[in-house]
Amino acid sequence: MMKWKDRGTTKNLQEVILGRCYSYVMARYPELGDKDCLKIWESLKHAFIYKNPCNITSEDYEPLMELATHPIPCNKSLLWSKTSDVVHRYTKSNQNFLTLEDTLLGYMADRVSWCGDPSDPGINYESCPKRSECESNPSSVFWKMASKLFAEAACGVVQVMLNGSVEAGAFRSSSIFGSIEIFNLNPDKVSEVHIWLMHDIGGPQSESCSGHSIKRLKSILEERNFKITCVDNYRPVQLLQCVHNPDHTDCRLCT
Ligand code: C8R
Repeated sequence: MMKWKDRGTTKNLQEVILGRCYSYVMARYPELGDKDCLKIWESLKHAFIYKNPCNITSEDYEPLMELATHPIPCNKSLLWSKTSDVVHRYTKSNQNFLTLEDTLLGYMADRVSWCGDPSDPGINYESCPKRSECESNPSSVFWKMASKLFAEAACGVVQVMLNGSVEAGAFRSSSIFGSIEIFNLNPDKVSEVHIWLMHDIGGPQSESCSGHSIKRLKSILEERNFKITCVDNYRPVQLLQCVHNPDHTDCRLCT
């Protein structure tokens, strides 16, 4: 087995993926009833098993993406960068919005790790390559491809939740959001992009809607013919952050 720097394949990967697939398809969205979870698991397995984990391509995932894809209603897509905690708490409490993790593909793969190895049994449970070790690893290729398809599918108004406490800037062109998603939104289907710029409760407000990186994001999106708005600390999301920080001054009623 090759040795890498990231954690290895999640134990009981098959059961985790199958269990999540069934619970998504049967309990959460029974209207997707025709999804074949066994086939979906097989196609994920075949994308990486026995392969060198630095040589994964989007073609490897094509059958999986094909089998797991389903429609996403207009005006519901919510993109994010560096806000994964609060954004997912938000979509749990507000059924009007869907992140990639609220689709079947993202739901199955969230916080799970997987990679292969040419030697038996074809799966490496000890370690997997980090992005810094090789770009074309199973998880990076998966998230890039899933994010591209998710952005392409968006229509109507698209929401974006960014983190104004990140020192390097809320909008980073090296992120998946900044390098893949914004360039795969379709101007013929998407009319507006609404940015919610959240800062961590108790954290620094390194950037607001008038900040440099947001200006860059706006100009990229405007050039692509989208209408842009930006709101600092969108209240419905901030209230959710405050649930975890009820005594903080930012969370008092009269601030
Ligand atoms: N997206 C990308 N990466 C995702 C993801 C997801 O939905 N879900 C998980 N768990 N990950 P970041 P970003 C993992 O730097 O790069 C989509 C991957 O390992 O905070 O801008 C989603 O639609 C990935 O390397 O954000 C969202 O809009 C890190 O988490 C953007 O792309 C990415 O974390 C977010 O990608």
